Amino acid sequence: MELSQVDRALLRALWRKLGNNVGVYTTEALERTFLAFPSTKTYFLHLDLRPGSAQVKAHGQKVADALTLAVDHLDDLPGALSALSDLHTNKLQVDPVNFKLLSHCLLVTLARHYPGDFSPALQASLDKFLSHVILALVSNYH
Ligand code: HNI
Repeated sequence: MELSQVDRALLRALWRKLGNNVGVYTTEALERTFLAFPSTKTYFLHLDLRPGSAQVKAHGQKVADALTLAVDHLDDLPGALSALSDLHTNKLQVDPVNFKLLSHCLLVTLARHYPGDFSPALQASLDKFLSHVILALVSNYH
C-alpha cells in the first residue's frame, strides 16, 4: 500500500523528534534482534555482538543513516536504496525473513522510548514505511 500524505507527515515528524538519536534506537533494535532472534547473528559472526559493543553501535549508526536517507526519499525508495539492495541481496545474501525481524524490533524500541507518541496510526505508518524499505532492499532478489 502506498504511503499516504498522513503517513509521510507522521514519519517526518517522528524523525524530527528522534533528531540525532536515530542511531541509538537502531542500535537497541539490533541488540534486541540478536537476542530475540539469535539466528540473525549468523550474518555478523565477524563482529563483537555483546550488548554495548562499539561495533554494533557503529553498525547501528549506518543502518540509522540509511533509514534517514529513506525518510528523505519517500518518493523513490528503490532508487535511494539501490546500492544497499545490491549489497544485501548479491553480496551478503540475507534471507528476506530477517528484515521483518529487525523492523519488528525497531517498532518495539520506538514504542518503548516514545510511548506517548506511539499511537496505532503512527505504528501503522511506521510499519508501512519499513515494509517499503524492505521491498526496496529485496527488489534485487530473483
Ligand atoms: Ni544491513 C551492512 C542497512 C537489514 C545484514 N546494512 C549494512 C549497511 C547498511 C545497512 C547501511 C552498511 C553498508 C556499507 O557499509 O556500505 N540493513 C540496512 C537496513 C536494513 C538492514 C536499512 C533494514 C531496515 N542487514 C539487515 C538485516 C541483516 C543485515 C535484516 C541480516 C540479519 N547488513 C547486514 C550485514 C552487513 C550489513 C551482514 C555488513 C556488516 C559489516 O560491517 O560487515
